[in-house]
Amino acid sequence: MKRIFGNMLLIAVFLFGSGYTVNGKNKISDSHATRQTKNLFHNMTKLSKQGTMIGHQDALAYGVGWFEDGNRCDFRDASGRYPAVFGWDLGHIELDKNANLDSVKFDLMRHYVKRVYDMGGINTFSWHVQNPLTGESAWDVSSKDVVRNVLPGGTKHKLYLTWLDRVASFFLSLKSDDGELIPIIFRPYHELSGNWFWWCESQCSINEYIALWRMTVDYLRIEKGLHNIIWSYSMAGYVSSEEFLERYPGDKYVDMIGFDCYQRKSVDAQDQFTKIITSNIDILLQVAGVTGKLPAITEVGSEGICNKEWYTTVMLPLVRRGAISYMLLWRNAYTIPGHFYAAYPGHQSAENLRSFVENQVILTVDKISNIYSK
Ligand code: BMA
Repeated sequence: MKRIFGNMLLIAVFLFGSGYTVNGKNKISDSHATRQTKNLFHNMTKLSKQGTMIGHQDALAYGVGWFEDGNRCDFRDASGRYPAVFGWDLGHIELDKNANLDSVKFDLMRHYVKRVYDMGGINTFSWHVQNPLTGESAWDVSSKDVVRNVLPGGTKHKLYLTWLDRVASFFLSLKSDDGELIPIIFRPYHELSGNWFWWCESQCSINEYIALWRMTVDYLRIEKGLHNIIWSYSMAGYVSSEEFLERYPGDKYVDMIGFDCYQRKSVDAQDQFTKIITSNIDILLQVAGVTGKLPAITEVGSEGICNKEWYTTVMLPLVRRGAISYMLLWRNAYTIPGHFYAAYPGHQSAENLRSFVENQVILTVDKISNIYSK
């Protein structure tokens, strides 16, 4: 009996204490996930074998030269099709503000999320959450004590739970016409392998990061009863699968894995970018093979799109190196000249975006159907 118990303990330590655990492959981590959330995850997994969905951040909220303008959408207006994935950011919801850090009103965001759901698309959320210790932005890396203080026992733990309460209320307010919770992808504490956010690896220990992640999942899942979330863990740069998995919070806490990668604006930027993103993709696919988690390129783009054939010549060959669920182009800012990643009508790359989405393996919302059904 003692020996059996001892062995069980060993197995438990191996499975739960080692960072990542072995779960049913491609099964959603939340066994209480809503029916539609389970369906969504299952369908996304299946779809990834047929093609890669294309996404755009804030696609319905604003674009180059406009803000809150009816049904406008740069991506659709340039390419003729809506993206399949729509990204939103929760930054400043923790402060109880009416609008996020990029001025998207949360009431409108709720409305956009429902519009996306009604057209059969997918919503994904990032969270540029303020630094809870200093009260500065997510980019404030002046202290390495932030994560420690957010964890149980820390000086900012209570405050942080009120921030999570606000995230929970928002997610619980995303409902369909039938009153069902709209399934979403949540991708907090992203680009953790960088050194520019308070949760990055330069700012906290491995255990602190994993504890922050698990605390967030457990709080929303168990305390707040949120079961409409697909959890997405996404890195910045990395050079090996060991590095990718170093801070991985465990199979019971993650459903999707990914990375953010951008092409910079220099002469040899395209070659550099292709080299780096190719390696990122190949390692990501290896990790997906081991963990059974669904891979995605969670943020990507070439700022200002200087190469007018960028979508078909650079991105197209890359996304089909394996079964990648989606790639999300970053936002088309309306107040920062040149800060845009999707073509808009009249831009030199608009025609190319159109050819890109005509490709069979690039999935736009009109090419996916019944994503929330069995
Ligand atoms: C960054 C930039 C910022 C923006 C932030 C959050 O990559 O686009 O302008 O505030 O994302 O959306």
